[in-house]
Amino acid sequence: MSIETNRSRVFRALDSFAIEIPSWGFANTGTRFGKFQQDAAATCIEEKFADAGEVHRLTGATPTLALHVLWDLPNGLADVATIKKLADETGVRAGSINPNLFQDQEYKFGSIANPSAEIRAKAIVHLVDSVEIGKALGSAEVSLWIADGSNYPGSQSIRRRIGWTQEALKQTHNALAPGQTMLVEYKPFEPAFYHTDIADWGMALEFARGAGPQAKVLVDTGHHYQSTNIEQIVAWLLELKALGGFHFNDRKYADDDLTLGSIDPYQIFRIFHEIQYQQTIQPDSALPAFMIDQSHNMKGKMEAMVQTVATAQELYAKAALVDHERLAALQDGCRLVEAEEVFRGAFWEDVRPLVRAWREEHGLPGDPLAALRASGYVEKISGERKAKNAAGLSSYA
Ligand code: RM4
Ligand code: MN
Ligand code: MN
Repeated sequence: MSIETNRSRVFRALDSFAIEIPSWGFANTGTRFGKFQQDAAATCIEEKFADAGEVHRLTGATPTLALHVLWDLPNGLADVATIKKLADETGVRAGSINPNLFQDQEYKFGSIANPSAEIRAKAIVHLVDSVEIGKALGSAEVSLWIADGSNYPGSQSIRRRIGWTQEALKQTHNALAPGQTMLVEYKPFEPAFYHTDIADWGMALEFARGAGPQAKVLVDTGHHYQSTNIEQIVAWLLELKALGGFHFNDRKYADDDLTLGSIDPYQIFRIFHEIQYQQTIQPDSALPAFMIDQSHNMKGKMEAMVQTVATAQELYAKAALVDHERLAALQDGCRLVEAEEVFRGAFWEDVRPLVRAWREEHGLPGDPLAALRASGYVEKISGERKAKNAAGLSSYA
């Protein structure tokens, strides 16, 4: 592969690579044992947008901000005007709308799969409200993570809860406008530790299919058991045209929400490879909605976000170096080691100079982390927000 070819491969990949950042990634978060306060953490939606705007200014790759309805639009549709204004001011659009069905007291025994018809109805109202918020903001995805499940065998009916979940997802799908996509996220455990109603990609896919054509599956790196072959799940969902979104993070043990690529960058490379292979065999297929879903409890919020975006770009660029035609020929010939070396070789290329060149060509700082440091932004917001952050840690985000 010539350096020129590498350059155009990387540039083409990065041109279409946009990654959404989550509003909650800028707020104080913690563990189930406590929340940690940072002077620079965002304390309100205005500050979350300001931070997102800064990340986008530095990286040019994060045009949208995911919003959590309960945390960011506590008054529902009434808050849409504020969000629109902030989007205009910061140049960052509202991204996926994330309903919150896991925090209210009523949801102790579940939301859309709660045995109480009244509570299920309340949860559906929130889902439909979230769809309406998405319409009002012109946002493309409504992203559902349903925390429902149970802690003890026999304490809940797995079977009846399937029907309740499906019904709620159908009703939510019915409310969608033509341009909206409903993403169904799965997770095997936590907060429930015996069974979770949407525990894996099979269940998510079945629910999405049952809900309707605008429902797709959302894969989150941290939502699998140890050693699950996530890229194979991604390949299957791509084959079935059912991969709607991807939440990026890394983990050592469970849903650790650590920085992307900090533990296993090769896994992210393998996932990106499947996604780019899809682009090669079907160039008109839409990319899944990429989002960072991390919780920066110890690292500075801004630094962690910029570091993550840069890492995502580097790994995406590496995956772009795989020569699919050559790889297919070697695979067909069962030339195992050569095939593996084409694949692995791309991973080991140092693409950082090319990613830097791409940034510079777009008028962006070549090293966004260094640019963040030099800008003094974190010091500035630390000064402005210190007192507010010290005053209290009210909600999770
Ligand atoms: C969940 C899941 C969701 C995210 C929440 C905060 O584990 O990953 O996508 O919205 O955490
Ligand atoms: Mn997630
Ligand atoms: Mn998660």
